[in-house]
Amino acid sequence: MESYLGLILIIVVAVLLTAGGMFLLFRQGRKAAPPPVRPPEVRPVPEEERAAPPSGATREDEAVTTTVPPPTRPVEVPVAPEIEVPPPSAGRMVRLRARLARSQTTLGKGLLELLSRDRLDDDVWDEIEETLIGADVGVAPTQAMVEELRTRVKVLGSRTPEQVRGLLKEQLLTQIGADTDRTLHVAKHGERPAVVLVVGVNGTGKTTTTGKLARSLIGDGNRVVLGAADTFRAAAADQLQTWGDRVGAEVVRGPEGGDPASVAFDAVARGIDDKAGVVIVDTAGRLHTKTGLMDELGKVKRVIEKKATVDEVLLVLDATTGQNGMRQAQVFAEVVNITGIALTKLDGTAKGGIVISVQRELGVPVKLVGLGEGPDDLAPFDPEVFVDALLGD
Ligand SMILES: Nc1nc2c(ncn2[C@@H]2O[C@H](COP(=O)(O)OP(=O)(O)OP(=O)(O)O)[C@@H](O)[C@H]2O)c(=O)[nH]1
Ligand SMILES: [Mg+2]
Repeated sequence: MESYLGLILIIVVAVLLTAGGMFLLFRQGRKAAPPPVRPPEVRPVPEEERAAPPSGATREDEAVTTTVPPPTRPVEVPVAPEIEVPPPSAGRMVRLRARLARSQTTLGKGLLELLSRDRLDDDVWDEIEETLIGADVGVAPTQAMVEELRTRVKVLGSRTPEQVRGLLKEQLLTQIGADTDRTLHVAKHGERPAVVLVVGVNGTGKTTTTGKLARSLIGDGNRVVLGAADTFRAAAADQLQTWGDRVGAEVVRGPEGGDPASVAFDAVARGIDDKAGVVIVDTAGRLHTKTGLMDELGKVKRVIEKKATVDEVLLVLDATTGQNGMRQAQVFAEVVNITGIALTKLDGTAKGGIVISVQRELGVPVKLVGLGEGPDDLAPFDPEVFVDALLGD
């Protein structure tokens, strides 16, 4: 009997223990239950990623893998800008003729129409004179042209359109100087590079012209070093650096606010060390009223001359500023001995006559013309192509 009771007690205890254990287990199981399943968060995909998904990953992949850290963006490795080989400068103006024709034909067409009239009375001659002056030809050259045209027309009597065109072309070429030497002096002196100093009023296009010229010289097979002697603004040296990187020319620069003459000196020294063909020194655009700054330009030139010969001093002139720009340019001519003019923005004016007046006022030939903002929009000036563009075909 006692053993019965003992057995029952053991069974009761065992049942209780099992039930308690199961109860505890059940409670723990509830605690450990996973949180209700939420839909995965979908990260908004930026526009640029939508356009170009990372290779191998689809958009579905992205949605599923959101709990993992977002994919790291590819590290941007700086890539050196590709250096393009420009076309040679020869014949460049012919290729850019359309630019000229677009802006200049009103002058040419107007003159051709006036000169073709049957009766050329004083009123018509006055109109011809006004047209020429209005196109920035300048008073003295205009008078010379009109006088010559009057005599020729009298001799001719009745005129065919071809004859009128021929007459006008001849007169324009005479005024521009068809036979003027417009060679850009960029030949090396033995081992030494040629040096080109680029000067002019601010905003005329000095830095752009420096870059374009470097590109064209490199295209012709030269090694070019650029001197960023515009130290007044850090952005100026950066602008030149961008050109240098683009065309494959080394750029020598100094600290912002540093001595422009010392940068010019260093650039020439580098050119000599590197056996470069040409060193082009870009300078700051400065107002002629700041005498101190103008003196500084003289100093830049003198300092370069301690190391090399300055072969060209190019005055950059904005064709759209007309007579006003010319007056400012004259002051540069007094400080440095200008050897040539780079006439920029000729694509943006109908007053092509400035070619004539600027040469006359400054006594130096236009050697280069800027016909746009692109890297190949600089051409050696060709009077014949210019006049043909003026008069149309
Ligand atoms: N349409 C046209 N724009 C030109 C030409 N040459 C230069 N430019 C533009 O003129 C502006 C001024 O050019 P820059 O080369 O910075 O002039 P800059 O003389 O160096 O100016 P500063 O350094 O401020 O004195 C730029 O926007 C050029 O792209 C040209 O032949 N045609
Ligand atoms: Mg500049």
